[in-house]
Amino acid sequence: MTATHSFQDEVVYQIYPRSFQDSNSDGIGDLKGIQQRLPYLKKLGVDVLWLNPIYRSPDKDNGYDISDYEAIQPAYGDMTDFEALLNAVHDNGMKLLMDLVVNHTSDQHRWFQESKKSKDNAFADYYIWRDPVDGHEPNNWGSYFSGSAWTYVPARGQYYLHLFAPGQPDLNWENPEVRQSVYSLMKFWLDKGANGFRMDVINLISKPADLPDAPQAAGAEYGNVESLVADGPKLNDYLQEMNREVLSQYTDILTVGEMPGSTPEDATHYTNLDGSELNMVFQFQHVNLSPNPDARLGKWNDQPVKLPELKQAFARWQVALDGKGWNSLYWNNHDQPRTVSRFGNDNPQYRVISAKMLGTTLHMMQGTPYVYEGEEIGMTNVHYSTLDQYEDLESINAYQALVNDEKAVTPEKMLKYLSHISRDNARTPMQWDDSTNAGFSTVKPWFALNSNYPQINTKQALADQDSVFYYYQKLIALRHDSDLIKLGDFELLDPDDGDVFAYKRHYNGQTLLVISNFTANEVSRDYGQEHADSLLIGNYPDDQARVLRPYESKVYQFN
Ligand code: TEU
Ligand code: CA
Repeated sequence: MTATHSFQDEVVYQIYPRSFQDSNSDGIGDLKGIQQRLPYLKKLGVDVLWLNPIYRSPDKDNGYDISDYEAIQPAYGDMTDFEALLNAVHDNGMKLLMDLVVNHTSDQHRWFQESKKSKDNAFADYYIWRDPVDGHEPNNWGSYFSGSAWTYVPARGQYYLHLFAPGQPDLNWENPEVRQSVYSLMKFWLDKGANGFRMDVINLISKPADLPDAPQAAGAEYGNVESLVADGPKLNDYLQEMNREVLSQYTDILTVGEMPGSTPEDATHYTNLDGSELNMVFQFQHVNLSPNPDARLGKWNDQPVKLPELKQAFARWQVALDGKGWNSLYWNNHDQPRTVSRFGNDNPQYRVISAKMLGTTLHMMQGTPYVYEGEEIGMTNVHYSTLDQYEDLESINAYQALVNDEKAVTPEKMLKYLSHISRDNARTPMQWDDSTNAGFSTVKPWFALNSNYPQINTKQALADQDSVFYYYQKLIALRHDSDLIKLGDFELLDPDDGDVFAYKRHYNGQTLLVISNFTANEVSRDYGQEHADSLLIGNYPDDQARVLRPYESKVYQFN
């Protein structure tokens, strides 16, 4: 299989616009700020920029509640700024992905403002409305952001569905007018020259017809909806129609489907190499490991992930999609804690070496790697200690529901879980230098900086040849030049080894051997590395063959 699609050569850099670079001293990142930083991104060597939503939004979920899909959020700039940024991205030989959020809109969108007025207006069926059952919500569905997934509107005498916040009503994809409205807004951005979309929870858009009750954990107030709504009955039809009506009419468009709860088998239907649906899947198995034993608490846990489980999570997707579909490869994004704190070791003694180990482990796999802003300099979790430090509704709502309402966990434990796993860890402003506000802004940023920015910032990284930045630069360059890395198959070695993650890639008679020590202990392993033809990259200055020092990672090639 040769690299028949450009996305098989590319590396994506994810920008969380509000936290990337402020250019007009209002404490909020913006489009002009991104444009100012393009030379930095060019130096890193990334090919595609994915911007989290930049559309007009009341910001109840930091832009994932869109009130106008064809207008720029004023805090980020205007359409002129967008067009200038897009041109500058293209002039730098890069591509720009928009974030398509069409499972739901904002409740401030004009469609919803109309829909909620009555049962017979032009937008009445744009959303999912149901009559009360025995005076209550139509079923037991819980929202991803705590509470019920239903909210009652007296003007209609009905409830509307919102898998996320009440300010994020789910669109009714059964309605062909909804689908046509979505295809129209997609064309609006593609006609402007955007190079594709990351599609937010796109595998949740097809709900089961009769909206049955969801599995409900003992003691939980609501059911967990994901197993019912992920990869729903008409998802394939909708994605194939979207492809026919929009995507196939443009050339070299990159599409990535964010698919919580999806399986490798399903993903090969939605992401395939024949271009009939989406190009790649963004799945969650490796970041949803070690859920809390108390099912009511779900992701809220502070237990370290067991390495064999992490290895199996990656291997399952690598093997299942090889030759059939395409993976996104990521450790971090705006919904996940900082990987060096979660899977590596953010102790100053090990932060850099373990960040390089994690980067090596991920970037040598088959798929498109995603680098999340700050990951390339080893930014860490904040280690929050009090509830008032959080700004993300998911974290704040979860504390209220689990500690105060359901009394499922003590405040102390929940604060530890939040500190370990909250999305806020990833949303602190980018750390550019050691000046006031880290060079992100000349005024107090919208959200508190991580206090370690004087030690961890791009200025320091660019001045240090041994920084994570230059190591990521090498990883990205290696991928660009190697079909073995891009297209090789995947063979996990020693699945049960709890300290070392080792795997092989094979392509055209060549073999790549990737070995990563996930611990702070020195161990010894023999995978035949002494017979390799070359050491492609390693995070220690020398190579001691079978010896693996703390967080040591190295990549050998056998020609
Ligand atoms: O997130 C999808 C999703 O499944 C989230 O519930 C995410 O997994 C969770 O917050 C982490 O456990 C997407 C966006 O990436 C996220 O920022 C939005 O809040 C969400 O959809 C709703 O649009
Ligand atoms: Ca600004």
